[in-house]
Amino acid sequence: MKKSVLALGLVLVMAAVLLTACGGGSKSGGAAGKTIDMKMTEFAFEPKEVTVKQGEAVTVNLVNQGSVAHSFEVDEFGAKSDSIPAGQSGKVTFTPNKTGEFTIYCFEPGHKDSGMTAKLIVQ
Ligand SMILES: [Cu+2]
Repeated sequence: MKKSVLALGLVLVMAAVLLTACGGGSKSGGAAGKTIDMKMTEFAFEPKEVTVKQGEAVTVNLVNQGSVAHSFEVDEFGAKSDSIPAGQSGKVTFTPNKTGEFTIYCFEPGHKDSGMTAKLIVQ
Protein backbone atom coordinates (compact mmCIF):
# COMPACT_ATOMS: atom_id res chain seq x y z
CA MET A 1 0.00 0.00 0.00
CA LYS A 2 2.67 2.49 1.02
CA LYS A 3 4.77 1.55 -1.98
CA SER A 4 2.03 2.29 -4.50
CA VAL A 5 1.35 5.71 -2.98
CA LEU A 6 5.02 6.47 -3.24
CA ALA A 7 5.10 5.29 -6.86
CA LEU A 8 2.08 7.43 -7.73
CA GLY A 9 3.75 10.43 -6.12
CA LEU A 10 6.87 9.83 -8.15
CA VAL A 11 4.88 9.66 -11.38
CA LEU A 12 3.15 12.95 -10.56
CA VAL A 13 6.46 14.65 -9.81
CA MET A 14 7.94 13.42 -13.07
CA ALA A 15 4.88 14.60 -15.01
CA ALA A 16 5.18 18.03 -13.42
CA VAL A 17 8.86 18.24 -14.31
CA LEU A 18 8.16 17.28 -17.91
CA LEU A 19 5.33 19.81 -18.23
CA THR A 20 7.49 22.58 -16.80
CA ALA A 21 10.35 21.72 -19.12
CA CYS A 22 8.14 21.80 -22.20
CA GLY A 23 6.09 24.85 -21.22
CA GLY A 24 9.01 27.11 -20.40
CA GLY A 25 11.18 26.12 -23.32
CA SER A 26 10.69 28.97 -25.73
CA LYS A 27 10.99 32.00 -23.44
CA SER A 28 14.45 32.76 -22.15
CA GLY A 29 13.64 34.15 -18.74
CA GLY A 30 12.03 37.48 -17.97
CA ALA A 31 12.00 41.01 -19.41
CA ALA A 32 14.59 41.89 -22.00
CA GLY A 33 14.51 45.59 -21.10
CA LYS A 34 15.05 48.42 -23.52
CA THR A 35 17.33 48.49 -26.55
CA ILE A 36 18.78 51.71 -27.94
CA ASP A 37 20.67 52.04 -31.22
CA MET A 38 23.33 54.71 -31.10
CA LYS A 39 25.66 55.98 -33.83
CA MET A 40 29.05 57.51 -33.14
CA THR A 41 30.94 59.93 -35.38
CA GLU A 42 33.47 62.79 -34.94
CA PHE A 43 32.53 64.04 -32.44
CA ALA A 44 28.96 63.20 -31.62
CA PHE A 45 26.46 60.60 -30.54
CA GLU A 46 23.20 60.16 -32.42
CA PRO A 47 20.68 60.47 -30.83
CA LYS A 48 21.98 63.20 -28.54
CA GLU A 49 19.44 62.39 -25.88
CA VAL A 50 17.98 59.10 -24.67
CA THR A 51 15.31 58.47 -22.06
CA VAL A 52 15.14 55.26 -20.02
CA LYS A 53 13.40 53.99 -16.91
CA GLN A 54 14.93 53.51 -13.50
CA GLY A 55 15.39 49.81 -12.73
CA GLU A 56 14.93 48.69 -16.35
CA ALA A 57 17.90 47.06 -18.06
CA VAL A 58 19.19 49.05 -21.02
CA THR A 59 21.17 47.60 -23.90
CA VAL A 60 22.91 50.14 -26.10
CA ASN A 61 23.96 48.93 -29.54
CA LEU A 62 26.82 51.16 -30.66
CA VAL A 63 27.81 51.65 -34.29
CA ASN A 64 30.97 53.59 -35.01
CA GLN A 65 30.40 55.42 -38.30
CA GLY A 66 33.37 57.67 -37.79
CA SER A 67 36.94 57.33 -38.99
CA VAL A 68 38.62 56.90 -35.59
CA ALA A 69 37.86 54.76 -32.52
CA HIS A 70 34.98 55.81 -30.28
CA SER A 71 33.45 54.58 -27.04
CA PHE A 72 30.56 54.98 -24.59
CA GLU A 73 30.66 55.62 -20.86
CA VAL A 74 28.31 56.77 -18.11
CA ASP A 75 30.19 57.15 -14.84
CA GLU A 76 27.21 56.98 -12.47
CA PHE A 77 26.13 53.51 -13.62
CA GLY A 78 29.48 51.95 -14.38
CA ALA A 79 28.39 51.63 -18.00
CA LYS A 80 31.47 51.41 -20.20
CA SER A 81 31.99 49.98 -23.66
CA ASP A 82 35.22 48.79 -25.18
CA SER A 83 37.06 51.20 -27.41
CA ILE A 84 35.29 50.53 -30.71
CA PRO A 85 37.40 50.87 -33.88
CA ALA A 86 36.13 52.84 -36.89
CA GLY A 87 33.46 50.97 -38.80
CA GLN A 88 32.84 48.45 -36.04
CA SER A 89 30.07 47.99 -33.51
CA GLY A 90 29.78 47.14 -29.86
CA LYS A 91 27.33 46.84 -27.02
CA VAL A 92 26.85 48.07 -23.45
CA THR A 93 24.28 46.81 -20.97
CA PHE A 94 23.47 48.50 -17.67
CA THR A 95 20.58 49.11 -15.30
CA PRO A 96 20.15 52.71 -14.08
CA ASN A 97 19.35 52.66 -10.36
CA LYS A 98 18.51 56.34 -9.85
CA THR A 99 16.58 59.01 -11.69
CA GLY A 100 17.98 62.22 -13.10
CA GLU A 101 20.06 63.48 -16.00
CA PHE A 102 23.46 62.01 -16.66
CA THR A 103 26.22 62.51 -19.18
CA ILE A 104 27.10 59.91 -21.78
CA TYR A 105 30.56 60.54 -23.16
CA CYS A 106 33.27 59.07 -25.33
CA PHE A 107 36.36 58.20 -23.28
CA GLU A 108 38.83 58.40 -26.16
CA PRO A 109 41.37 61.13 -25.30
CA GLY A 110 40.06 64.58 -26.19
CA HIS A 111 36.70 63.44 -27.55
CA LYS A 112 34.61 64.53 -24.55
CA ASP A 113 36.26 67.95 -24.71
CA SER A 114 35.47 68.08 -28.43
CA GLY A 115 31.81 67.78 -27.56
CA MET A 116 31.33 64.05 -27.88
CA THR A 117 28.64 63.75 -25.22
CA ALA A 118 24.96 62.92 -25.05
CA LYS A 119 22.32 63.16 -22.39
CA LEU A 120 20.87 60.17 -20.51
CA ILE A 121 17.56 60.88 -18.83
CA VAL A 122 16.41 58.32 -16.27
CA GLN A 123 12.76 58.60 -15.23
CU1 LIG B 1 34.88 59.45 -29.64
